[in-house]
Amino acid sequence: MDDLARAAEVLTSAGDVALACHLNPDADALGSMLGLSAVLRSRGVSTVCSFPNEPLHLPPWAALLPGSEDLVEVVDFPDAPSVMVTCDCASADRLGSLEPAATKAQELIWIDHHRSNPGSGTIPLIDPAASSTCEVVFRLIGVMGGEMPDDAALCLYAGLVTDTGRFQYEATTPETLRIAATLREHPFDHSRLVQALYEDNRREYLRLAGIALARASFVPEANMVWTYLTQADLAEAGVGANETDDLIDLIRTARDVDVAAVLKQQQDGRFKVSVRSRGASDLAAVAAAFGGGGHRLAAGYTSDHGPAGTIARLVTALTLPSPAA
Ligand SMILES: [Mn+2]
Repeated sequence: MDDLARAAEVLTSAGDVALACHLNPDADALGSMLGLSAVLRSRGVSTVCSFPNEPLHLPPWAALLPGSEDLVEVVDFPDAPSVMVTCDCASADRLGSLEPAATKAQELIWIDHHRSNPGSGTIPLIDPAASSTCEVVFRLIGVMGGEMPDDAALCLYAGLVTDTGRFQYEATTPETLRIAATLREHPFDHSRLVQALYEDNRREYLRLAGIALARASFVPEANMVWTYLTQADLAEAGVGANETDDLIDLIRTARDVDVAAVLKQQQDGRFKVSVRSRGASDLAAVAAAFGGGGHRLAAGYTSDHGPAGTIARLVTALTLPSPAA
């Protein structure tokens, strides 16, 4: 029996399932977790869903995902679940304070699509070719059989839309589009959802994005554009770090540049580095070399160096001669 069939069997025979997704969840993490939870609940399985931000903090769009109102704090998550599912976690540390529960779970179904994922859980469902964790969850639900509740369809669609950059990125296959079409057969307000996901910026954020854009620097030898924001920038603008997640999508629009990088200072002073490539660089490898992870064209890591030192190291990594073909 393959892992998909084993996971389906475990989930269909479970009475209780505990689901978790990664710290600072995006729409793929929350959507895959809440989508699977909605399916399980529709079959009489009791579920509990959480993520390791303490206290839970949800971006405004998350309110549109059914089930988000039932998310529980980490303290209310079972210590040693009989069946636990993790969603969109590239590694165990992405579970933060929920990692001990995963360690103690009897069955641990690990659903993810990050190439850097070492393969975790008693049942790993990890497909680096999948556009999103939601796409893997959709397949799992298909193997489980039965009806897809409308609530689940909305949640999965949210993850599909965002992790494909609105069906733009390389991993968007004909199969991804067929899944999206199947989900859209369900009666949910997709334009309201997508506006909440993409057209909901506060003016404070737009002003801060202006500062970041004005600071953008080009590094021709690395075919790169980059910018940064410090804690002082965020504080002065009155903007939370999580609110700046889409900044990279603005920077990466620079013409004739392969790599875009955005450096954001964390509260501990270190810089979180988000990198994107148009196709010429393998950023999963670059990020892994700096202790991070991600996909070939979209990855991230944390740097102990300031902006200049971080960029110098990144330029070196990007311009290293690749191994002889
Ligand atoms: Mn994802």
